[in-house]
Amino acid sequence: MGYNLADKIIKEHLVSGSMKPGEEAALRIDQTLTQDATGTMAYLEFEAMGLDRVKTELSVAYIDHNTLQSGFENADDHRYIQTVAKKHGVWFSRPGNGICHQVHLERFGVPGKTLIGSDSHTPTAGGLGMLAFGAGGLDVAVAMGGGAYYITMPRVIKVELKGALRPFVTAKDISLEILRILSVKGGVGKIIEWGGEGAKTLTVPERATITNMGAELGATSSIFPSDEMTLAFLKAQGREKDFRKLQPDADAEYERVIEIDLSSLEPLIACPHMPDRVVTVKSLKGTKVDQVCIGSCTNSSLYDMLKAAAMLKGRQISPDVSMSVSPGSRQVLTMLSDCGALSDILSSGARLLECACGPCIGMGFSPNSGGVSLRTFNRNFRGRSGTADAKVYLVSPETAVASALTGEITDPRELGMEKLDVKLPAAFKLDDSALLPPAPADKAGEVEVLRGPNIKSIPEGKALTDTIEAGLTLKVGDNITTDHIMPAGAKILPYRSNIPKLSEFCFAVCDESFSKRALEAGQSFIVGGANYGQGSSREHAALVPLYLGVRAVVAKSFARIHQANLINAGILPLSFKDPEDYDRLEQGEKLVLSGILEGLETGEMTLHAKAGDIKLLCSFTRRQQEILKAGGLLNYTREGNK
Ligand code: MIC
Ligand code: SF4
Repeated sequence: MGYNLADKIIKEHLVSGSMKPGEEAALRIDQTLTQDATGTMAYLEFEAMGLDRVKTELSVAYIDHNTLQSGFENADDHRYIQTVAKKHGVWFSRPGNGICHQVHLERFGVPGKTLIGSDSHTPTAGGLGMLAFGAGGLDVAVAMGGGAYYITMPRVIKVELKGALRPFVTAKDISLEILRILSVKGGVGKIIEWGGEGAKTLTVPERATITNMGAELGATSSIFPSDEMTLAFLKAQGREKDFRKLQPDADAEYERVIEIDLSSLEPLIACPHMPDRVVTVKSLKGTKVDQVCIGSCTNSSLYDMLKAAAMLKGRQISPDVSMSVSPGSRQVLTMLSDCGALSDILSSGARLLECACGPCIGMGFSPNSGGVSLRTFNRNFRGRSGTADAKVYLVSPETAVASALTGEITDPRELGMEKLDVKLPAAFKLDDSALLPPAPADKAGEVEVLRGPNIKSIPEGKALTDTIEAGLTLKVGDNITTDHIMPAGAKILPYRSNIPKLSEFCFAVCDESFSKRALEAGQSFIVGGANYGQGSSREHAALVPLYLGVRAVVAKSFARIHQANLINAGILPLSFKDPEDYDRLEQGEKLVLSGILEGLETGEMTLHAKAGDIKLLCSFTRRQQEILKAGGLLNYTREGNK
């Protein structure tokens, strides 16, 4: 039996462990990336582990999330990241240079290499045939230090694309179609491998839109083959030498094959407040729109922007719509400006925002009260836009523009426009002046790391005891995202390097009094439903509960990155043996978890509750057991382990 694409790259990078699905594999990591909202923690952890120079082939620190500097906090954090990166051998991408995933695709991604990043959309690089994973900051810190990245070997699903997209139907609609088929839980424990004749028709930026939104499926990663399209993109970026052809073997086997006929797709839209609530755009025809945003790491390539500009040229957006455009990188913005397309965008009445995450993470441009916002982004979780009662829909740039022009949700095919004639350039404009190289190793000692007062220490994990007695301070339902656990937005993000302050906002979306209650309780349990911790990779969703004294989370099931972050923080992620036991637990009751140390090995523990004994399951690898016993990965690494 031949190898699929993902397994080929895994095989080349396997340090130890097994490639059997469900078992643990340790992978050598070639490249890492961080962004600023998770980066401060990752570098604090790197320093706390006593590591010196990075040992990867390439590590990059991007500033793209916290670019709204309404106080000293973000600016201080940028300075910290810039200096710590310079000292330890990490490239620095200056604020304004662009969104990490877009810039990484343009300037650094290499087919066949491995990449981990402290951001859940790191698999965007799979559009270039790279095997990329989103991870917590601690895992990235370990990889920067030369340590392996541990994954539970996923099963691989093949998506076989047939035919070609029709005009005004886009890569975003393919992303939404797979979300409709698989749901936000459907990718958990899987790698999604894209292929087929239809895949050959998609350019790298289109492929990247698709691999980007694999994160919304909960997938471990997503990947496309590396072929002529990949070569054309790398050539246009002046990086032909990075090309390597990569295809799955003809007789490769997959857990499941899903066929999508591109020629039968139509424009799709995800409704509030989950990316998998997908319907056709035409079924919502006529819904009034208040705001439209084009950008984010999903749809901010030059290709996307040129299409939007072509549709806006010579037209005016509706006076009732407020529209923003944020190009994904400085390369995209300068090229838009040079060819005149930027004027077409601005003359239409749209506003230009900087090349950063911006509204996607609630960093400005929040919608009006109860507003309907159409966004080309990847997440529409409740409250994420910064307006609690806004209704956020996810769409393609084409649907976004069509709706901005008419003021209501509009299928772009109904505008009667001619097919867009937009092609990628044969050569992109190359200017890497906003990418600052690290200091050479022999000069690293001279670099002073600058820390502002916003940078506080990391909470310490506690070594595991055999019994934990604590109250159930919070019970929540299914599909709790890390945006619920640790919200983002312009008011909260500046405290990403200040855990005590950040903790005041923990779970505020669900229960404003949780933070105070947990802190007063000293130690506590949380109970959740299915797919607990989906969404962002932010390890703050584990570090803050750790600070607040949470010792274990009991849920029906967990999302991959968050589960790893809980273990790294020394918090036990446990699941119900019988999911119906979820109903027998009541917020506020006292619980006793016993037989913990033995249970780590046997995979079973008992929770003594008011309603009786409840069996809990866990399946930790030997390494995870040791990490939990030590009270987290930081302690474990300090004890000399890797
Ligand atoms: C997101 O899209 O939610 C973020 C902000 O990029 C996060 C990282 C973070 O919370 O800092 C992610 O996707 O991992
Ligand atoms: Fe930034 Fe949004 Fe992409 Fe997250 S999803 S990296 S916030 S653009």
